[in-house]
Amino acid sequence: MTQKRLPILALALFISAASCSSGGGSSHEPTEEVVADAPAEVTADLPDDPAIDLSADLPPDGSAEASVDTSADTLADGTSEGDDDALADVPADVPAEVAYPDLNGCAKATAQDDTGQASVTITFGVGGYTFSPACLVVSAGTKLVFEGTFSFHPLVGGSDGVPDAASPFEPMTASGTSAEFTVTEPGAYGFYCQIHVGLGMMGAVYVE
Ligand SMILES: [Cu+2]
Repeated sequence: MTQKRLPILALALFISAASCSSGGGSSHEPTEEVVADAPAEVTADLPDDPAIDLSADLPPDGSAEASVDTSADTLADGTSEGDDDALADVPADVPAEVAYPDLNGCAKATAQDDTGQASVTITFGVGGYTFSPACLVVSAGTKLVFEGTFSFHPLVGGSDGVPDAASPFEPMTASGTSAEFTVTEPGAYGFYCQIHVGLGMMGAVYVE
């Protein structure tokens, strides 16, 4: 009961103080009337109003402790687990987090090794519906030059006939006879001919 009355007293004091300060500039009579009326109404309404009790209890008990606990737990769990995994994986796998999946009939292990070259040319549509080489490994920053007739063999970045908007070979090249791409981000990047992908006209470049 004393805990509930304290905020009420504080409220009453606050209201009376506010009315005193606001009405203090004028005469004495209005100030005394306001002070006499306000406490009576406030004390009559407050005990029956549950909103007052809730708002008084929540800030110290609920919101403050809850916010501190959850943020502390999340940070502790997330950072520790993430660091453990990263530390465990990096020494084991030299290429770190880069994935080199099989793509478009290519595998990195059997792809042509063109690492260390400043520029590599991929010829397409000569003697069949093929890229040559179709599967290759290059170093990051190597310039890839596609040479052929793009209007006959539109070049698309993606795998298995599905374009990948994030591919360095996108958007599609459908005109001209030469196009250059420089991939600086290690990874696996598939490409294919939009028209003849069903005939196996596709390939992949693995960038180290
Ligand atoms: Cu084609």
